Amino acid sequence: MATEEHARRQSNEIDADGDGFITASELKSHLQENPAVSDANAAQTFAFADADNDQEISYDEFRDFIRQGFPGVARAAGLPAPRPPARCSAAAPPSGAKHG
Ligand SMILES: [Ca+2]
Ligand SMILES: [Ca+2]
Repeated sequence: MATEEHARRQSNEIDADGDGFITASELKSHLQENPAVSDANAAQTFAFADADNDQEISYDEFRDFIRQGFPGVARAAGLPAPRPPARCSAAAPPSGAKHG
């Protein structure tokens, strides 16, 4: 899935030491490549993504974070929003539409 791959790539990019987890400082240094991002923005984004509050963002947490379409704080922070693949002609919403 495109989102899956996007999440993995982003996660690898932010995870500077490659241990599979994104720490607050890794996220912060990534976010603060954008000078508009304050410490508070970065901390908020981290807190939002770190669902279980263990002070690390696992790949699963990060993927869920991306799936939620990036809350405004992340967008303001300059994180690239997930995009549907260009080939996909039908612009389907990321969630909700389910064929049963
Ligand atoms: Ca790491
Ligand atoms: Ca966590």
